[in-house]
Amino acid sequence: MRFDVVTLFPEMVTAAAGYGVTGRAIERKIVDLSVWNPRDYTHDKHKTVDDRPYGGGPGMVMKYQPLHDAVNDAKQAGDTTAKVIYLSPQGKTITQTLLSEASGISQLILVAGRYEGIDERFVEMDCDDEWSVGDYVISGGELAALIVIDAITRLLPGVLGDEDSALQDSYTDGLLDYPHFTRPEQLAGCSVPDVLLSGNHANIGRWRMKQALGRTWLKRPDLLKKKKLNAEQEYLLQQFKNEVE
Ligand code: 9D3
Repeated sequence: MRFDVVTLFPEMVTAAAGYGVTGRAIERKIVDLSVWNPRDYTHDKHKTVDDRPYGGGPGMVMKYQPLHDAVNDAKQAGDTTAKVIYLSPQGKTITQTLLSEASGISQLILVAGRYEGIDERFVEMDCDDEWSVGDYVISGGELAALIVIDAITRLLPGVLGDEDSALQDSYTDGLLDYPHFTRPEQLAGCSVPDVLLSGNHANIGRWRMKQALGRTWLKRPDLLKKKKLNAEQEYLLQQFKNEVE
């Protein structure tokens, strides 16, 4: 899969994506990441990428032409049909489902805005969709683009090892994680649950499922309402609730 990020801060994107899971996916050529700076598509002496808003008001607006020309070059660097996504507070909030659908596309062009926003005609004419990372304010689209790249990369075949991929099975998705423990066995009088030291992997599996269900019930009841539980999960959740009483 190919990601192209149109950004005034290309090093911010390539640097952050160079770490960890995304960095390895790029090294292994499962992911191809290119960055395109609208400033490189200006033609005036001052390399102007922004201008004052029509109608007045505070802040500056990114100009249409440098963005359009940068996206065009990104499209030409790909070999099939690309989707152009504008990251903005006005977009649809990204979800695992949206990202999972997007992981089947061969090229995503992510446009990161700065200043107050970009010329609306770019959104209308050049973009296929508009995505937000949530209802809070960040200073530009780069961190949002990095979130999209990271979350999609994890879904691509061969990126995660077998152990991590197994965690994406249908029984645990839509639930919070179970609690994790490592050495030492005692920490300030606080011990590790006995079952995890028992070596009984059937019991450990049931305990973890019960904890995942119980924590989701306690902390994210909205998630639990959307989830279809099987008979064993209903039983484990009831056990958890009884123990909380
Ligand atoms: C406080 C400034 N706002 C004036 C009413 C408008 C505004 C302009 C530009 C708010 C944020 C930004 C920059 N944000 C993004 O580019 C952005 C974003 C976000 O702020 N929240 C959630 N998702 C995203 S994706 C891109």
